[in-house]
Amino acid sequence: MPSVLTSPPEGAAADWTIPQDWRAYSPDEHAMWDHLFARQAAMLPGRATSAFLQGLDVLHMTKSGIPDFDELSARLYKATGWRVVAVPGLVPDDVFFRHLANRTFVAGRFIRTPAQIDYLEEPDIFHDVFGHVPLLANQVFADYMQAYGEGGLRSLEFNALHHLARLYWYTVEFGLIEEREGLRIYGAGIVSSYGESRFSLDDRSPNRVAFDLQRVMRTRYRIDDYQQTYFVIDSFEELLRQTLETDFAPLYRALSGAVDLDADTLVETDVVLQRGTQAYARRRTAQH
Ligand code: HBI
Ligand code: FE
Repeated sequence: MPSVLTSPPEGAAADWTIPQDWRAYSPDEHAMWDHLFARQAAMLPGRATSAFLQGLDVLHMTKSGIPDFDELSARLYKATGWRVVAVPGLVPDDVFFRHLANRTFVAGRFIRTPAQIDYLEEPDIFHDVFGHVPLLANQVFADYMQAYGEGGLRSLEFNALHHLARLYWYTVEFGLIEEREGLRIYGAGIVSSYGESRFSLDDRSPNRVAFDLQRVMRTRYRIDDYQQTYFVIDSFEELLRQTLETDFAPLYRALSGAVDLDADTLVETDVVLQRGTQAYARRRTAQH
């Protein structure tokens, strides 16, 4: 398991940020970025939300090599007032939330090795920057991320982080969106994954269920494999509106009395867009 330190490591600032040191990337590291980028870029038109593809464009992320955070931040700041900064790895929850609340996205500076190409435990620069940053160029999504950071800080006072973390997981990391042209991906964990960007949309195994805030916060998730249920939003506007207008305190009280749902469970009140076969998950369990 990746370990989380409790105070900033040597060389990091009090807010846990470190210099990206862009000049230190090797040609092999830039080539790894280009390889991952090309593989995803070829697949995402018609799969990723148009807002994601527009973000790649607006931020000039289509140019080759690992992005320089200063240059990326200058473009992003102009679009939505967000910046990207480097951190040594996972940071404590309160540090993470404070950065989001201040419209700063923290990103790992390291890139995966060839052996880790399709699976790694700690988010690397490809997941963090390719996966998360394009949507931060979208005004509404950018506001949602800030609202999430502010909500995250409040959740700590209610001891409800594990509930709110599920909202992040099932939206920011693994969310799907219903657009006029069809179902699309917006979650960073999906858009940065070669396998899951097909699986989440095409496979008959997972459930696809209309997003419901309280329902999502009751639902456990898998960190070690493809999701068993994806939640589908109608629009970023609606997601932002619900997050801003909901009083989370009574919700947390209700949740602390309710039982959690397993990642594959469907309940009567669900608006089920697709009932999954769970064949993939069963096959994987059999292999363990
Ligand atoms: N740290 N670097 C980093 N990246 C994250 O995504 C992250 C983190 N620390 C905590 C954290 N995420 C969680 O609080 C969220 O997943 C809710
Ligand atoms: Fe992520």
